[in-house]
Amino acid sequence: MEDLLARARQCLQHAAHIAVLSGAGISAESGVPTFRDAQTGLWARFRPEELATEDAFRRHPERVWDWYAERRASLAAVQPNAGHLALAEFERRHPGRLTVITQNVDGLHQRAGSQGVLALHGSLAEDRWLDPCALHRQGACDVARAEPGRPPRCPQCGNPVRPAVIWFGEMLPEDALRQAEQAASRCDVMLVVGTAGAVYPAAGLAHQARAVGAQVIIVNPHPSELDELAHLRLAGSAAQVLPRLLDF
Ligand code: BV8
Repeated sequence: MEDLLARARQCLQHAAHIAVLSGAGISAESGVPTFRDAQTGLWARFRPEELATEDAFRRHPERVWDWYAERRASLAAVQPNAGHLALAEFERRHPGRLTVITQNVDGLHQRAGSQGVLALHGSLAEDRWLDPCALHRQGACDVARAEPGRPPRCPQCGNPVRPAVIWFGEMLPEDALRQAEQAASRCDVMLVVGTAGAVYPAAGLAHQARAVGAQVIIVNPHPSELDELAHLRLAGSAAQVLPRLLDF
């Protein structure tokens, strides 16, 4: 690992632009279950894709709402870990050199101090209306004033509140995806941290970086679907590896 770390650090030292693509694994050492693990306990019965969809929410609003409420509650107790902090501190030492693109909805990169985080899949901390509100222009009726419930609903038209995350089958936020594609196509190194690389179009950013000649470095204790793209694979955890990789 030492030799790989040294080679990876050398790659980064020569990189003018670094793009980071992070997934649930970077938050694992903060105590946030990774997306698949999130199925332990109460949720062992459902595949994530059966919960994180609009259809699942319409069919089983309480079950899906409760799943997100439980994930939100667990977030209240967690902190960014050494991996998130190493990225934020690197940005402070090297302004404008590193762009964080994350699939995570936990807000931990932002809380660690990373600026300009491209959150491809939205935020677990925010809500929005499920449908254009019948009695109000979208956005004119504040979800904070919704009637409490599982899910909360508009007191006037019954429109349910939903978490402001991107569900499977939903388009990603245009601006964030465009900026992420720009970062992937101009980077000299893409650092892929803590993702199984199974969800698109996010995982496609690693292919894009490779296609433009960037060095691809993976940090993950286990194999991932992006491994064949990697020039270097550091088989370790984010909180262990990133502080040693970015300490320049
Ligand atoms: C889209 C927010 C256009 C919600 C998430 C059929 C119909 C429709 C779409 C599709 C289809 N077939 C394929 C698709 C595309 C689909 C997709 O990719 N599906 C997959 C399942 C095949 N994508 C979409 O639907 C996207 N939208 O394509 O729109 C469209 C529209 C209509 C029709 C066609 C196309 C939207 C995808 C966004 C879904 N929302 N999150 C929520 O959080 O509830 S995805 C969610 O799952 C996460 O955000 C993340 O992206 C993903 C989980 O992946 P990972 O982050 O990698 O986490 P995972 O647990 O899997 O792995 C953890 C990794 O960490 C592991 O490798 C592990 O080894 C590692 N690890 C563990 N510990 C550590 C560690 N690493 C480092 N350190 C450690 N300590």
